[in-house]
Amino acid sequence: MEYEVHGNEPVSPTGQCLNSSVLSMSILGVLEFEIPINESKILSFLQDVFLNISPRFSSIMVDINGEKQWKRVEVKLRDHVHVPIFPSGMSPKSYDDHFHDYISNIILEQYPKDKPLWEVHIIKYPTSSAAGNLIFKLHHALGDGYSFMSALLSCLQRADNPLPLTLPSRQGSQRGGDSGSIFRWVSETSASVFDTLKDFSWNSLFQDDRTPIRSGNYGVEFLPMTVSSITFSLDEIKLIKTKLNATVNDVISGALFFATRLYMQEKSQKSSTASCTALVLVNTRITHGDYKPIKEIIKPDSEMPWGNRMAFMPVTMPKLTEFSNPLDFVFKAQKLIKRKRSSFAVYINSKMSEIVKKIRGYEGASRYMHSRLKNSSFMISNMIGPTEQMALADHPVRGVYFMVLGIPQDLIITVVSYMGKLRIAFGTQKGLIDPEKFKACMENAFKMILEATDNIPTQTVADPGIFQGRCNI
Ligand SMILES: *[C@@H]1O[C@H](CO)[C@@H](O)[C@H](O)[C@H]1NC(C)=O
Ligand SMILES: *[C@@H]1O[C@H](CO)[C@@H](O)[C@H](O)[C@H]1NC(C)=O
Ligand SMILES: *[C@@H]1O[C@H](CO)[C@@H](O)[C@H](O)[C@H]1NC(C)=O
Ligand SMILES: CC(=O)N[C@H]1CO[C@H](CO)[C@@H](O)[C@@H]1O
Repeated sequence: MEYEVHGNEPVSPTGQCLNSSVLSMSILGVLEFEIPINESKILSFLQDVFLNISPRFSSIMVDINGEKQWKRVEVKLRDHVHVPIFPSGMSPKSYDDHFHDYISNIILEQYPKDKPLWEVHIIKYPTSSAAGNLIFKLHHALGDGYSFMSALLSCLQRADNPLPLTLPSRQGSQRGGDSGSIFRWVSETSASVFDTLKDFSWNSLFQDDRTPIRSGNYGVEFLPMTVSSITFSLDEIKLIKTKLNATVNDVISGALFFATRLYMQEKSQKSSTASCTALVLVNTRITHGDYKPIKEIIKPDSEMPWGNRMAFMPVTMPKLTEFSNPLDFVFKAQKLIKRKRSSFAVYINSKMSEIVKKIRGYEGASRYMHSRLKNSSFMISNMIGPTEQMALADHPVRGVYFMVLGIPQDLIITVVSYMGKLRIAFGTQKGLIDPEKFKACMENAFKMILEATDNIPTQTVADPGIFQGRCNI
């Protein structure tokens, strides 16, 4: 039975672009529990807490005279919660395989047309990293990562005591508050027209080469994807950052660029000079990276509103041949990001979408966004998470990661910090990218950067063969 509450709410422009006939993006979030799952506790949490976070979780998108609106409907939990049955009595390693196959399957599944756009999957079997896993699949039109993370922080408790979680913020951290700037790519001040124009010209004229990480085919978002992840210690990253006088973000980006180039070179020597662009998803809210309590976010006049406030920032990935020292990747990332920071490219790109939308409607804006994503090689999306251990309905959370779905790219990278660790997840096209090899390249890239940091300040010019054959698993 459908019913109206206070009349319908219009779907935001970005929300409309994120769900059209050309683009339908979702976010997949995984919470790894320390203890076995008590299903009834999770169900009570979903009913009493989750559904109350935002009216969007109990609304469907309807088309009224060509404008999309959110219409309230009654939610039956059992339509949204899935509890798969795997064979019993298997080893955690076998359950890992079941779990990964299950994720690959739900990624490709469509939402039922007449139900709110979210699903929860309760995986009760112990995998090698958790006693149980909880998977959220949320349509991107409902909100962005910032909205969902704020919701998570506001409605979960600390695992060690009943206090609410501390909201991570730039101000909260020591040393001038750099940790928040992991995700602070853009500043609102000082624009450089030159940079902006430069970004634009290549952005609209060129597309990346076909490489071992980019097939360039149409419809890759409908092909099976594998989700895998690795964990790094935030302390080690901070060690590098301090020695290099860079930000955590510079170190992560540098390592990711380096790893991606190593992987490409291992797969095909000639791809080492290929042009490669990463699109970095950025939060366009006024205060980047800081979280506000959910009560403030859902207020109608909120400065940090619920919904989709994001844009893609293009970053050209450096080539292996440009450098002889792994640290140069970090320095280059730092330079690129600094340049971007002083330009309004991101701001203008989001405006650009608005303009396109006016000319060709939401479908046109969606097509533009789809084309931009498809022309580049991969996407990086990062989130800052809590430093304290959180618990959901008395289930302490050991680890957390997420993935962005529905992107027309063969490689999607996400980064989230939690409890002094950094979790990097890779969404890789099955059959095109070897996730184990990619992870090995990431580990090696990071190790080489860490080792090179030890040699500071005596930097030596390394042998040009240094980057060869470093991703053996
Ligand atoms: C699950 O939690 C409920 C309380 O919500 C409790 O009554 C029940 O005993 C728990 N089940 C197990 C197996 O621990
Ligand atoms: C993507 O690349 C194609 C081919 O080079 C180009 O025609 C198109 O305009 C590009 N799209 C965007 C949004 O840059
Ligand atoms: C570190 O970087 C900051 C900002 O780029 C700069 O102002 C400062 O002088 C640098 N410190 C050193 C020791 O290089
Ligand atoms: C989940 C989803 O894709 N929902 C809708 C998005 O928009 C298209 C076209 O406008 C609809 O057909 C879908 O039902």
